[in-house]
Parts: sequence; structure tokens; C-alpha cells
Amino acid sequence: MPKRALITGITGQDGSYLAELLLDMDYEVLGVVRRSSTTNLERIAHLVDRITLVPGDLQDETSLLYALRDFKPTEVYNLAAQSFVHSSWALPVLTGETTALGVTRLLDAIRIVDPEIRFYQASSSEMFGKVLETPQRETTPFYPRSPYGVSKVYGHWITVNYRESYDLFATSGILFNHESPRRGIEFVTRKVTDGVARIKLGLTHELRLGNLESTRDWGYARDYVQAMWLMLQHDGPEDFVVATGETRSIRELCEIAFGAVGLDWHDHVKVDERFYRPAEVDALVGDASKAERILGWRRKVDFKEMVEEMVESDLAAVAATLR
Ligand code: NDP
Ligand code: GDR
Repeated sequence: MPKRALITGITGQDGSYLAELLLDMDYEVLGVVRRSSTTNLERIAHLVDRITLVPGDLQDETSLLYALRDFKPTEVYNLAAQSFVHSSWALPVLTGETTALGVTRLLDAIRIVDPEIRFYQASSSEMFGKVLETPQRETTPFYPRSPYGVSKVYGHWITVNYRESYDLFATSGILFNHESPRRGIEFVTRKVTDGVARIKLGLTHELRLGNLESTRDWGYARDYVQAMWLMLQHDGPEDFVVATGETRSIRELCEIAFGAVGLDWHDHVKVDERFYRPAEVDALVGDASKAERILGWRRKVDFKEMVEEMVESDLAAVAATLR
């Protein structure tokens, strides 16, 4: 019998890569898609003939119950969230409804429809926030620094709680930042690579950014969706950190991205306080040794390769708009 996976957040960066990975392994894939007035299927346009899409929303439990009842998945990947940290101050309640309570709605729907389903929760390094230990691992205490981070802590603990209360196969992957050419344009890596392309092609001269000092542990999204799948194939549900173990500042990101097209970032980047956050996560670096040891997970693409791929992709995309 083919394996059947339901993905929330399939229209997002990770959802699109995960759908590709699962289709390659002959899974049947169902994507839950929320209603919007314009189409937002760009990231999965090449897959729509091979997957089933159903309307649904993490704010509407009935839609989740129907999707589970009708499709009968063996695995559920909860990737949906209001995922942009900066917006979570402007939208704290919506962020809590989706990113926090949405997890409970989905876990409850699983408990009601089929408690044998294996569940993956997209937890985040933002839960470590103002870090209490370096590098951060599965046992590091949380200290979230944004409504988004607080919501993810709730999502993490409700996953652990449903595992322990109802014996669900509920796994939490604590993933550090991961990027790709499909990253949303508002996140700093993609904002920089898109900015580099626009500057290189003469459309603008400057790129306005916020805090250049913070550091992140940036990996490659395709490598990270592999870890999600591995977690649900493991003997039992556990928490796993997925990270590269390397950390870089926004300055270093700029240096590599501008350098990839022969530009000096100092000539183009301007600091703009509009992009600062009310509370910042200054430095993150993860220890993925548990995932490496138990799941056999390894990353394949390094930071420089990834940034160069993103710059190349944005150069092609911006050039196409000029034709
Ligand atoms: P994206 O922002 O690219 O995608 C988010 C997805 O969630 C989109 O498909 C969006 O749909 C969907 N969504 C938002 N609100 C709802 C809702 N109320 N009901 C149903 N769907 C909804 O995120 P990523 O792919 O980058 O991340 C995937 C998950 O992993 C997220 O939960 C994120 O918080 C988490 N995460 C991400 C990391 C990263 O570095 N990328 C690191 C750690 C965790 P629409 O297209 O309609 O907006
Ligand atoms: P993050 O990603 O908040 O780590 O969350 P983001 O790329 O938005 O910010 C990273 C760091 O860059 C600094 N920064 C800027 N950020 C943005 N977006 N725009 C700017 O102009 C800018 N200038 C500086 C930020 O202050 C921050 O320190 C991502 C999301 O994918 C979450 O969903 C996920 O959980 C975490 O990664 C792990």
C-alpha cells in the first residue's frame, strides 16, 4: 500500500521541497491549502498534477478533521505557521492562533480520526531565543524573544504533551534557519540575494537592512526536509535538533552574496531602523549530533554554495522581468 502524507504549509518553502521528496519516494501527497483571493501555488506549480490539494486552515479544526477523514494519511507534517518573526509583533494574536493553537487543533483532529498517524511538528531554533547554552541542543532550556518564538514553544510542548498523554507518534524537529531560492522574499537571506540581483542588473543602488550583527546557523532547505522525513521513519517519537553547527553574521552573508557578483557590500547596504526588532535573537548555533547519530542525517550543501545558488536564481528571475 502506498504511504500517504498530509502536509500543511505545502505552498511554503519547506512544504514544496518536502512534497518533491515524498513524491520521489512514491508517496501519495495531500496538501492543505488556505483560501486566498489570488493564486499562491508558485512553489508547487510543477507538482500540482501529482498531488491532491484540499482547502483547510489551522484556524478551522473541522477542515482538518475532514482532510484526515477523507484522505487517511499515515504521516502528517505540520509546516503551516505565521512564520515571519518580524510580523509576529504586529500580529501577535493571529500568530498565536496559527503557530501555537493550530498545533493543538491538528493534534486533536489526529487523536479523533486516527491516533496511529505519525505527526511531525515544525519547531524552531527561535525557541532558544536569548540563549541559555551554546551550542543549543534538545535539552537546552527555551527563552523565546518574540510572539512567534513564544508560539513555537507552545507548539513544541503541546506536541510533547500529546505524545505523553495519548501515546501519539508526535515528533518535534527543532530546525535552525534553512534557506533556498524558494525562501520568502522578506527573510534576510533572500532579501539580500534578491537585492544583489537588482543592484547588479542596475535596477537600484542600495539595499536597506536592519541589525547586521546578529548571527544565525543557516542550512539548506532541501537537506532539512530530508531530516523531517527521517524523524517519522524512526522507531519512536522524539525531539531532534537540525543545524549545521556553523554560525555567521548578516555582514558575512552580505560579503558572500555581493562578492558572488563582484560587488562590495559596503557600497550598497544601508542600515534602516525600520527593520530592527523590539527584541532580538542575537546568536544561534545548533548541535545536530543526536540527529546525525540516531537518524544518520547529514547536510550536503554548505553556506557559500547555497548563497551562490540563491544569487544565481535571483539574477535569472530579475533578468526575466526585464525581457
Ligand atoms: P513559509 O512561511 O514559507 O510557509 C508557511 C506556510 O504556512 C505557507 O504554506 C502558508 O500558506 C501556511 N499557512 C500560514 N498560515 C496558515 C493557516 N492559518 N492555515 C494553513 N496554512 C497556513 O515557511 P517555511 O516553509 O520556511 O517553514 C515551514 C515551517 O517550519 C513553519 O512552521 C516555520 O515556522 C517552521 N520553521 C522554519 C524554519 C526556516 O528556517 N525556514 C526554521 C524552523 C522552523 P500561504 O502560502 O497561504 O501563506
Ligand atoms: P529569523 O529569520 O528571524 O531568524 O526566522 P530572518 O531571516 O527574518 O532574520 C534573521 C536575522 O536577520 C536580521 N536582519 C533582518 N531580517 C530581515 N528579515 N530583514 C532585514 O532587513 C534584516 N536585517 C537584519 C534579523 O534581525 C535577524 O536577526 C527564521 C524564520 O524562518 C522562522 O520561521 C524560523 O523559525 C527561524 O528562522 C529559525
